Amino acid sequence: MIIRKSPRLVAIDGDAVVKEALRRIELPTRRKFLQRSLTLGGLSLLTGCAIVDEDSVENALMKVSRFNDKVQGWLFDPRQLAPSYPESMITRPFPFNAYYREDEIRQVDADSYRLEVTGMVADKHAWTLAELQALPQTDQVTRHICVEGWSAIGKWGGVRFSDFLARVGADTSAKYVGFQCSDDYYTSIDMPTALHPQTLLTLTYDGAQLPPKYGFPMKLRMPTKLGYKNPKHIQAIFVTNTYPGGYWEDQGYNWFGGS
Ligand SMILES: Nc1nc2c(c(=O)[nH]1)N[C@H]1C(S)=C(S)[C@@H](COP(=O)(O)O)O[C@H]1N2
Ligand SMILES: [Mo]
Repeated sequence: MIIRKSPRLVAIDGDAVVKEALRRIELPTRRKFLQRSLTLGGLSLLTGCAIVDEDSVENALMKVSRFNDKVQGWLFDPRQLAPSYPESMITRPFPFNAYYREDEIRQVDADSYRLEVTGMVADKHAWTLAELQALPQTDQVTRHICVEGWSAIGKWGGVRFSDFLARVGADTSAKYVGFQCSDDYYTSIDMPTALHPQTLLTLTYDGAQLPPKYGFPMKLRMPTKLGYKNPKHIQAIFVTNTYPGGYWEDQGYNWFGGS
């Protein structure tokens, strides 16, 4: 279940609150289930809290969404691979998307760039681009799915993230890996997804250095997760047991964000 909150939402009242709550629930099959249970009373029962105003609707939906994170975590199969595609199926041009427009893309300087790695890791040294490029690389052609209603097939290359985590001596019993980006974007993922064989710390797109619009110098690419979970322009990576949230997640997008 994906619960979305429009960032442009303005104040709403009365019955509109329930309507709005329903509108924020995307997947049709889940919607059916929720239409049966999602009355104010139903939500109260589901979450064990009194629902009296639009803030508590929001809180209740968040609780349902966090519960859904747990279920997605239980259902996630670390060996199940997302589909990959022949290069002939790559979408050209591949779409750009960010919380800002294409003319505001962040320019990151390659020479002064350092990837910070902190939290529950043994080796906290900051990585240059050359050091990252010197690690064993792999590539894959997979489908990127954005909740805004588009999907596209692309080819990304880079370092298997599980190799990188092993290399920095990450404590893989930690719950989360968080990402801070060079724009104001941030997100975080569950450890099983971080260790999934198709989760790549990518440095290239379609065989060439990752261009700024696709997240230079680096995008974490996970074909098992929706677009907003795939951070571009990664500046810092941290391993933690403290829930880090995310840019869209903190505004109501489902945190697990499986695709
Ligand atoms: N740093 C950063 N990463 C980001 C975003 C962003 O705004 N900033 N947007 C996310 C969303 S919603 C999508 S769909 C994809 C878009 O990636 P693309 O431009 O390569 O298609 O990047 C994700 N990662
Ligand atoms: Mo997206």
